Amino acid sequence: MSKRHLILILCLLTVGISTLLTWSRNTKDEALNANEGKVEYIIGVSQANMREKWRVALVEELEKEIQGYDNIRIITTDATSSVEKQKLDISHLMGFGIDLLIISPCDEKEMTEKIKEVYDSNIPVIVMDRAIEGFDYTLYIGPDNTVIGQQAGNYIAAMFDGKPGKVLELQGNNLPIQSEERSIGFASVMDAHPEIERSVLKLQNESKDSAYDAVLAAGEELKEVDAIFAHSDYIALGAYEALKNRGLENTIAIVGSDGFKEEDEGIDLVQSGRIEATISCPIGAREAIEYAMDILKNETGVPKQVILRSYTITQKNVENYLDKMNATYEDSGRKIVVGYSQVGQESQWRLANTNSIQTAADIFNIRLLLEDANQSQERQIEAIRGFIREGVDVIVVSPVVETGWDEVLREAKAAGIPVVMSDRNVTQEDIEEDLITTYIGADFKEEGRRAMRWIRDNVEPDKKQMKILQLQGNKGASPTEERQEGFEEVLKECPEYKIVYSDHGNFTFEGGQKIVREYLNQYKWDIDIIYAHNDDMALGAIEELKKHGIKPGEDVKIVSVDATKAAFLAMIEGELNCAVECNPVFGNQLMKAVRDLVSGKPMPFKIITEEKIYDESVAEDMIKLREY
Ligand code: GYE
Repeated sequence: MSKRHLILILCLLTVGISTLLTWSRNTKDEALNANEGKVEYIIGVSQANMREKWRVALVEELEKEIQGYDNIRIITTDATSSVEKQKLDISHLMGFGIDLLIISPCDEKEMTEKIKEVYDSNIPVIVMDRAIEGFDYTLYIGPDNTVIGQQAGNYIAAMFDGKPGKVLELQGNNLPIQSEERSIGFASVMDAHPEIERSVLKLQNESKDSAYDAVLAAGEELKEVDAIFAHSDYIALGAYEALKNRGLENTIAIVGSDGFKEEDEGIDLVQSGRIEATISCPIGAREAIEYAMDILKNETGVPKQVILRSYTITQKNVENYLDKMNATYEDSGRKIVVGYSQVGQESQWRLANTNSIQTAADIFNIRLLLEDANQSQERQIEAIRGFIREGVDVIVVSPVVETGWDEVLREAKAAGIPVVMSDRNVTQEDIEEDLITTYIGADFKEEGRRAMRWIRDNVEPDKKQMKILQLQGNKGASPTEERQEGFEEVLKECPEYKIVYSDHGNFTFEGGQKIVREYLNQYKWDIDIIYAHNDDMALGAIEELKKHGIKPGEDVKIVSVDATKAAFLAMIEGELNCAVECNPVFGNQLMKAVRDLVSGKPMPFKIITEEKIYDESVAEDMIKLREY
């Protein structure tokens, strides 16, 4: 019998045995009845393999988490790294009648279609660890591997402290997406430090041995190397042992990533002084089960993505890190006090957002000190200082613009008051300085992409170049910058369209009116499409166009962001053509995050809200379902 046949038979045997082991019960009813009827929900867990440490840890932690819930059971399948088997496993789980699927995909691209099939069959899907393409899933929970690379870069740059040096980056190959993103993040920091020379060594795979062999063979060039960034702690261990073999273990600092706790894993390597630091790659099992319960109970405002926070674990802070991760969470029982600095009342979206936050504070029995800044950063900064003096438990800010917050955020940090960014965000530098605890809001770039994709797919060019007028939000506000960036990312592939005029309307009705009026004062109307960063500016533009006998929605196509009820009414009137959703109703998720924060739970890096896109064709049906 040929080797190939033998391998095929072994694979089939593995598939058969693992499938049999998994299907100990034939029907969902038997599984439910086997638990004295307490079980309400069956959650299927499709794991790519049970070989990689991270994946084994995910299943173990999921099983540990559900011990706290007597109304759910999980059924786990092991795809043994085979895409075909993972598809089969999912079909079996669907046939079993699971209520929700948690999946860590073998391959993001190959599994996208199968996951969409489950999602379209109205079985909620939580994708973990590796984000699939598109948005055909309920919730994604995982780390940001680019940030992991940035954190490693920042640690090494701080170690060099401006002095010249050389760093060797050891890249694994098995996990192309993660490794590629970690490298992109690491390179982005190294590029900002020209004094540090970076060289990259691609390994055969993620194993310790491949790192050992590669570093051992590195020979003379190792002599100039001052630090190594290893894309996993296995690679870090292999590098350490090779350096030790060459007597260089005390001259070259190693930074790893993943941060598991077992012997010879990241934490152990840091505690034993074998590596300088490791960047944790969080698992998210607790978040997965908590959100699974929200989804199964049809809670509103469940986010679309939860990006988990990675920690830089060093020989200095490793014990604190472990205390934080092992801390038991107890609800303080006392009334939490939140200071909220809100942008203002500039738009329908803002009013809905404020209302959602106030309502949620009542539901969660949280005392909310809400300050409205009327779009003034100075007033927001004053409000934050007032919250610090008040000694609130948590400060929440919707920053009118991205920059200018570092000083007051440092004051809050010094006062030991965590700060959550809501709706809008601050600069990358403030985030990297750990001045904020978490961000909850939308993916503004994706909103911009969706707006231009809709134009590309629905506004047929009837001339050489279609002229776009852009109504921008506040200059320097994250939604303004990112909605434009996302829009232009798609626009650059569509040469038949061009933005010929942009101006800032500050998200207000009057702002939209003013821009159209000023354009008409300067030029004869020749605009084919208006792209408005929010509905209020779009509605102001519509008002002004009509005054000049120009038919909005017909003579000029209009695409807006927010998707408030007013936008749906304008679409029903045929005056607006498309509304990209930006969901303001996330008060419950915000207050849940605040409660978790105060109870000591590690917070996600980002919580991204769920949003869709609507056009005239669905406006009539959808308006009655709109929450805001
Ligand atoms: O689009 C607009 C509001 O920050 C996402 O601000 C929010 C934006 C929203 O005024 O209507």
